[in-house]
Amino acid sequence: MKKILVTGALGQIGSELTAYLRKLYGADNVVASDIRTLKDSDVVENGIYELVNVENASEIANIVKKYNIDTIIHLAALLSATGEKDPVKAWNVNMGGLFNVLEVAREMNCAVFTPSSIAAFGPNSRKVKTPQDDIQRPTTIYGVTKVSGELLCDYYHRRFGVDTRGVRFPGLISYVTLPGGGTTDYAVHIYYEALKNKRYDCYIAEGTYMDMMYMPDALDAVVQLMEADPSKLKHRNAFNITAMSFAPEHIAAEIKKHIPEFEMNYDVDPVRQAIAESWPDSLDDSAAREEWGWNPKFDLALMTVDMLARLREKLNIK
Ligand code: NAD
Ligand code: AKB
Repeated sequence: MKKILVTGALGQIGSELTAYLRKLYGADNVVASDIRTLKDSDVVENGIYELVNVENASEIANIVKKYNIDTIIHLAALLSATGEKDPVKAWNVNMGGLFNVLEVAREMNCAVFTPSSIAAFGPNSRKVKTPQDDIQRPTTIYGVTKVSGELLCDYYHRRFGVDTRGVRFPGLISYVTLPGGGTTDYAVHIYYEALKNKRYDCYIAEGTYMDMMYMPDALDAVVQLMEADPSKLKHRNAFNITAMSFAPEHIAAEIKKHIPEFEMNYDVDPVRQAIAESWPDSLDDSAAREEWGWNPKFDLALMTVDMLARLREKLNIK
């Protein structure tokens, strides 16, 4: 990666990935973009920033040409819960946007990173340690766009030689930018509420396992995969990766070790609960470990210590 364009750069991942890439590759070599702008945002203020709607191919092409981009990190998308509220928009942004990015990449010789998700699996997939290659029949529009996106990226690689790579991210947990409307968001909100109010009403039911990951590991995954030797990659779109698998009661118990007064109750949302139940309990990420050395650093205990410390500072809570 030499000249990188990030789409959807103001989102949960983009806001941290942009800063990380600027540090690694130089601020002049990373162009952040989103459909909107944001006052006082580090992404907008501390480097190159452009407005790009990924539904418009010529907007992407103009920026790729203007900055001589060789790699597109394509993050613009609607997540699972937001997607269920507006499936047409989810299809148009997630699939229309990806198709435009791939076409520009084909014409202008760019590599492309596109995140898929645990949402690319469904109720027919194996539930525990879901293998890299398994049945994928998701039941959400988000999941449908993720499987279709994986197939489209593989097609562009096979048919046109575009260097497409991706991972199936689990729920990502971070303290910089709030998540954008997913099913796993509870695992971020719980830390904020534990610090602010010492209680949390969880919309996911007890005993519902999902894969999760702390953001620093997710950022490393993007860079490691994009810098990996292509001759070692048997898979491309997209690699299972995970760092931990837990249910709400486990994260609550971990927080209680640091905030003994913390109490969690359940107020289950049937829509997000049904989505969570359709996803794997845990992924088998051995292909990523073997093919490009995936090895996450944070487990639930380490992540909780860091999240609470960082959020105390951010929220100015003693
Ligand atoms: P997010 O919702 O936080 O951010 C998405 C960004 O895309 C937003 O800033 C939004 O303004 C922008 N956007 C929306 N429509 C756009 C358009 N038409 N043109 C340009 N920008 C547009 O999402 P995120 O959590 O940062 O996710 C990024 C990617 O990672 C997505 O593909 C998502 O499916 C995937 N992913 C995320 C997670 C997670 O837990 N965050 C897990 C698995 C996969
Ligand atoms: C969501 O919950 O929609 C995302 C994801 C796992 O893809 N966090």
